[in-house]
Amino acid sequence: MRLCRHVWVMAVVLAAAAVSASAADERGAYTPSPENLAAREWFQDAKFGIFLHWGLYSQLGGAGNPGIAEWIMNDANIPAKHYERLARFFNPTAFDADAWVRTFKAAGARYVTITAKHHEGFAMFATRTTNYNIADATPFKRDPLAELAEACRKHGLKLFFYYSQLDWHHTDYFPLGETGHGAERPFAGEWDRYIDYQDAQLKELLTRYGPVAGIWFDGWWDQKDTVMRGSWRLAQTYQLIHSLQPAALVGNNHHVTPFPGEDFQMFERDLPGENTMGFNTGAVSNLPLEMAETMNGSWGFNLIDDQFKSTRTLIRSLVAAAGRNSNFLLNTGPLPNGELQAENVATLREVGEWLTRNGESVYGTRGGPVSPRPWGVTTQAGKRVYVHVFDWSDSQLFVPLRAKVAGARSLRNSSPVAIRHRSDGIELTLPEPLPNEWVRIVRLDLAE
Ligand code: FHN
Repeated sequence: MRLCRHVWVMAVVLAAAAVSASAADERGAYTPSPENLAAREWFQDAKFGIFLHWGLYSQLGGAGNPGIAEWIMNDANIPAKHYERLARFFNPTAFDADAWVRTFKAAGARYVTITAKHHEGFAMFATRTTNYNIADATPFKRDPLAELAEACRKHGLKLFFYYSQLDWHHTDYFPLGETGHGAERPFAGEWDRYIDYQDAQLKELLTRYGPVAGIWFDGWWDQKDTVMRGSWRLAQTYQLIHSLQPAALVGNNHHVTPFPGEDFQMFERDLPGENTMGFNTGAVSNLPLEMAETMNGSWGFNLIDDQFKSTRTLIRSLVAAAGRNSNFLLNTGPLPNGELQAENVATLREVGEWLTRNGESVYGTRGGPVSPRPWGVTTQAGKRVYVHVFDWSDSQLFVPLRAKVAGARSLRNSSPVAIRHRSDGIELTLPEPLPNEWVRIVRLDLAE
């Protein structure tokens, strides 16, 4: 025990030296390329994506614990050598990338973000950097990311790869951060060798799967309050990504204000600027924004978590995000056999139906001229402003919009909406809400 502690202290001291040498990493200058700036515009226009958490953990389905799925290795303290056994029988033969993408497209999604590697450390793609990957270590032997990339190309959706910087399996992820201590890995490892491994995997992802819309990093926070905090070589890794694919957008779910080299900022289960989760403490930046949300309480598949959010709730979150100039990334955790959860497919169908009717108030818009209000939000595309009303029981609604409005119509059926200009804004006479109308939308055409 004493020896362990001594080794730990030595490791920390050595790591601290590394930190001071590399602390500047996260402050490096960055000028996005023209391709990257164009991709940011595309991203903001796209507004809606599907998030997929799929890995070895999917087979355990949270093992009877609601809210646990992709964290099961950590939460159940499963040693890495035992966890590896999950690969031996991971055989998702019902996986059909084309069917997945058709479902996502019908839902109105414009892009997909899938876990290439989650904290468990297992590569869900055919990497040459380790045998601990789906093509080499499982009876499945296929590369689902290659199949998904192909299907996305075919159906016109863009593909992002989620990549966990935190790794509970790799022995060079050392010193450990705040999690993964039950994995029983050797008490030694070379941090820089781990980062080389990570960068080699990223290089594969950016050279063998066609155009990649972006890399969605996660796990930085594992070393947030440790001496390894500044040792991720972020600037170098981001530069690698941008040199391989200049348009690829880099985002990092570190929950702090973005670092140079990042192209968008994400918020986990919170609207930008809110912090109900307790960890969304970073200031909202000027970068494109994205809110990620679960359909129940879990990211990966959970066997007993039936707390599915209603389509109404999810649509309102999507609209509330759009009104805050943010994309909405809606998660589903596929089953271990490769199918999508039926409950989620049903919800996605309804989301798609809503977006088919109301998409013009979301796609291609930016946060509107009136900041979010207790009654709802506004979005804007050119000379059109969309007033999204969630909860308002009076017929008159005052909107503090100081602009000349040429006309107002209900998006539901294009019927005119009465409008009165006041010195401090406009007053709308709202159409009566319809049963099951989740958002009442009024389209305002601004005068030239
Ligand atoms: O720990 C992960 C979690 O499993 C999941 O991937 C979410 C998605 O935003 N992010 C992390 C927590 O910040």
